[in-house]
Amino acid sequence: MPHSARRPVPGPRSKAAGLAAALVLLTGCGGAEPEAAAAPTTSAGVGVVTTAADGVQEITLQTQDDYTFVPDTFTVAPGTVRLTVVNVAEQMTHNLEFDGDGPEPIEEGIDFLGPGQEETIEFEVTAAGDHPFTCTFHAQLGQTGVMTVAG
Ligand SMILES: [Cu+2]
Repeated sequence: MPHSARRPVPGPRSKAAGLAAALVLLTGCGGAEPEAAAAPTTSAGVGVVTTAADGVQEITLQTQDDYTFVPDTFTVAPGTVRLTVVNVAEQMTHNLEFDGDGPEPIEEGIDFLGPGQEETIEFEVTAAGDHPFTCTFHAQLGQTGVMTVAG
């Protein structure tokens, strides 16, 4: 039985379609909960490390109208990492910066991610260990995470 999760990584277009579908589902629930208080709803593929056609490992994180990265922890293998952050928020702007406390520096980051935007960065990791990262806008509200490079 074919398993959709093993299909090639969807491009930006289908990713957007997936998000739209997720939003439709959300609205369809008809709950009275304020959006900011709702539990984060992740799109398909978010948080799953996959290997792209070019051999690079890929991971997508999601941010929304709260102060969390979803997921806030993930593990990659040494090598090139292509990290995408999708901000499905309707109002909130986020960013992502590695704190520099990891076993090696990661200069790449995402400076500004407005509502509905997504951005992809690519960087190399070689040493095992934990790399804390932060949304600098909301660090004091606890919007942090950790990328682990497996040994
Ligand atoms: Cu933020």
